[in-house]
Amino acid sequence: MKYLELKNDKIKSIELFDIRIPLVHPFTTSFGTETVKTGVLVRIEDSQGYVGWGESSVMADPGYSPETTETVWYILTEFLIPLFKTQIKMGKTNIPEMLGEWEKIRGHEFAKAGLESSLWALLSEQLGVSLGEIYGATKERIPTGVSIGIQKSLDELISRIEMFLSQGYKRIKIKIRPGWDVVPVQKIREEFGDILLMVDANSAYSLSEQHLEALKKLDDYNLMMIEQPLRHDDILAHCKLQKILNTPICLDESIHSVEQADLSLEMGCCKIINIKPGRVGGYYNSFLIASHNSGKVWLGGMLESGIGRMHNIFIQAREEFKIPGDTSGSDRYFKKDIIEPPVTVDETGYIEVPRSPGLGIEVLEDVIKQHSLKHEKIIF
Ligand code: OSB
Ligand code: MG
Repeated sequence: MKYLELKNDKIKSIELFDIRIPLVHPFTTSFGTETVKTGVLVRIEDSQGYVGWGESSVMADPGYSPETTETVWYILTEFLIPLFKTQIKMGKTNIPEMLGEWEKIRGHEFAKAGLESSLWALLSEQLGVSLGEIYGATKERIPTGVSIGIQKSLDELISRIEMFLSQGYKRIKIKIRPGWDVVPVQKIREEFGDILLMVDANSAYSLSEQHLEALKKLDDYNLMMIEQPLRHDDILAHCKLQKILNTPICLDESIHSVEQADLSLEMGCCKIINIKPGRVGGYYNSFLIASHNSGKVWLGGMLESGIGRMHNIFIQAREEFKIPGDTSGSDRYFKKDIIEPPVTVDETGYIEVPRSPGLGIEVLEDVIKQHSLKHEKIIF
């Protein structure tokens, strides 16, 4: 990344929005069912009126990550924004340097990603360049896929996959859990042949004999990867499992830092990392993980609103991202997104990367306000 310094460090205000947007279809994983998209949006404005939007795409309960919308709000208002305010008062402009000092606040990666992403967006507006230019995007369009939750029946699963394939999505990920794994995968192979297929267990398995038997059977279906089969913080167990399976293991929940990503790949605990900027503390850390591990990373999703979705599109337009990600079109999640135009996937499974300045879209502030549970403005 070549632009690292805010051009104007006179910050006027930061606004936070706790958003709740109904999903068009419930999303069921091994840890629960989501019917509403949650998260905290960050709007930063400088003295010249330039505005940067960021998103912390965190869930309302700690089923996926220890963080929640409430902890993100608390850490932002009580610790991160006050620390950032002192950095601004001291005249700091270098974003990675500021991020380094945020390490005084341990963990809370989703909270950090919310504020951090607003700074990159602000910088792109101040410089009048695309956020893609800030993030080092080189691709004009990105290949992408869709993550399909656990369904009530096999028939429903098959018809959902049929629908997404007909819309152009080329890579299908299905959520699995014990009892919903080998049979759905076998059925998908029967129905759709050799499509790009992968599974995500969200930590629902252990190394017990029964679970191992199911995981070993999955090895026969030429899956692109098995995402986070085992306990959220048990990297060693994944090392043991990767030695048994031919299918690449991809880590999601286990990875919260650049160091954990590098370690897991280097030690052979996985072959692929799902980079979620929220989970690793932001887009700069996502860039570092990608640049250390080119070709072994892809960009995951947290049901982002249009704002986080645009950030995600720009970062995965970097060349290190060679595997299609979980960034689907806006209509896969929402009746109306909070950006205009919404994100669309073409009939060949690609999303165009905008080139106009900033996020490349218009942010619909009144739609955001309609969907906000809480709103707070912090004056600098
Ligand atoms: O495990 O990748 C996951 C969504 C919420 C929480 C965890 C996960 C997911 C997804 C959806 O798989 C990806 C998306 O479409 O945004
Ligand atoms: Mg996952």
